[in-house]
Amino acid sequence: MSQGDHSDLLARLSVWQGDITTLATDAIVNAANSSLLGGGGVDGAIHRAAGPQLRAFCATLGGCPAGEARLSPGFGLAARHVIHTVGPVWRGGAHGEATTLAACYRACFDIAHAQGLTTLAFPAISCGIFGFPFDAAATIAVRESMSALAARADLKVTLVAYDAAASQLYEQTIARFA
Ligand code: AR6
Repeated sequence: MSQGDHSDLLARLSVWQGDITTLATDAIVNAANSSLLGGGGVDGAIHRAAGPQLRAFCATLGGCPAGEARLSPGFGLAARHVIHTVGPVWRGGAHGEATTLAACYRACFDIAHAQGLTTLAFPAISCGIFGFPFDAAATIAVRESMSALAARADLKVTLVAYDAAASQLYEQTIARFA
């Protein structure tokens, strides 16, 4: 890949700090659990902001295994769609957690591609209740985003950091890929 191509990818990858439920992207990604029926963390925030229609829709999906993703409308959200993915629970790192987390990002990008969704925002999947170490997860998030951006010239990706420390770590991780 030439230098010019690489800087184009970086121009389409951004870090934004705040509440993902406020973003008016084509889709926001939800860090769900395998029931898809809601929970705490970002999942709870997305369901509250979307309203009860989201849970009713998700109840028709029949759940989702870790490493896969499912699409729903955004209902009351500013985003048009939600891509629900189920990250791995961190169990020390020797149980395929990194592979499963990478599969989550790829599954979300595959759905976005199939549906023609071009602006996507991701929370730090698995980095809260599921306990995945943030620095390792950030490397996976940036690596998978860069390869999706390389595959699609119309794609734009926002990595959403909930606090300043996460934002700084994402920026540092992106700088390592630059
Ligand atoms: N906007 C952006 N990021 C957020 C928000 C928000 N509104 N709220 C939290 N985060 P978590 P997980 C960050 O725990 O680890 C649920 O109960 C948070 O700081 O939401 O994948 C599900 O139902 C962290 O960096 O998701 C599952 O059972 C990141 O989002 C389980 O939690 C992910 O934290 C999934 O756990």
